[in-house]
Amino acid sequence: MGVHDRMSTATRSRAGRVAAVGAAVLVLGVGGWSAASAAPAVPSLPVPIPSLPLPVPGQTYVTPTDLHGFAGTDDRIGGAREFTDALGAPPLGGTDALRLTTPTGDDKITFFTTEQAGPLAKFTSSSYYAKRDVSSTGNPVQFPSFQIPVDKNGATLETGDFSTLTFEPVYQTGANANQTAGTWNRYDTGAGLFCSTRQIGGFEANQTRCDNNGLKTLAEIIAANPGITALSAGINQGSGNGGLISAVDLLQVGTTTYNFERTAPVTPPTPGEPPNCEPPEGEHPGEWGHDEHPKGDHAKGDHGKGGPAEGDHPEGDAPKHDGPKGEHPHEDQPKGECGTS
Ligand SMILES: [Ca+2]
Ligand SMILES: [Ca+2]
Repeated sequence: MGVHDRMSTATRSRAGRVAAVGAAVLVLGVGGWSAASAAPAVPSLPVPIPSLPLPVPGQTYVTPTDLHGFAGTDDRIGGAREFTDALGAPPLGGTDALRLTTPTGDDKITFFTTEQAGPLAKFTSSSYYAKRDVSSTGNPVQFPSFQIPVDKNGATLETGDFSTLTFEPVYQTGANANQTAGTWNRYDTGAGLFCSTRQIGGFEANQTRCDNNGLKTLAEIIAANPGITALSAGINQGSGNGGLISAVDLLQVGTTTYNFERTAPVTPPTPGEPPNCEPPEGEHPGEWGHDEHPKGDHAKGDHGKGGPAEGDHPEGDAPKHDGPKGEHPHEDQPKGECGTS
């Protein structure tokens, strides 16, 4: 091989490398680097932040520490209630729901809120989702029910005024009658049929159960009971629902939708803007104010000498802390959540 030949070989080799790089660039331009391509030295990119659930606009999150008036008002024996992801959640329902279990027919579990007390008319827009666990052993038609305790004529609750209006899927028509186990079923209670546990306007004396044709729309009940007022609203399972495991979520009344979650998602701060952790000048919200600090939160001597005695701060008087301005050693103020409420 002569000199010319060697140079030609080297030139061809360089040409081949250039072609290979060109092909690799082409691959990158079309669909990213192939495994066979040499990884280029690229500037480090921001590490993707793990996706966290974001708050759904308009939803009210009900958690074990923020119950929005919900409570078990008539729980009996072995009935149990738990915020859990065991049965998932309906569309836009986050990751969790409220699971209800009634192992025996005597068990009962409830979850009612007083936040929606008021004219029954608001319930003409209401709904909830329910899911029956496929491991349930009870009667297949049984589902958790939506209930509205009422005062039939409003104002003072007098003897004979009280009743409970109940929506049960098994007594409905159309989509409201869906009792498929293992799936989330949405029940449009506002358009559904309710029975009354007591004789109120429009219900005959023998129509105080759901299984004897005592079923009426909310509009019919409102028309027959001027002034009828909801005292609370919520979910009931049992008694008579032995072997039923279910979950409920997205209980909606009027403009409020309650999303049952173990923890409420948090809106991240806007990029480039530090979280607003400092209250406005001269204003200390009650939850940060001195009077709300649990006893023992401040060691004696933390406050300036000659300052007012404990609990004597006049309204609006900022408590004096030793730490830098804006740092309130309050254990309940979660980091990174300032300015999101
Ligand atoms: Ca949920
Ligand atoms: Ca009354």
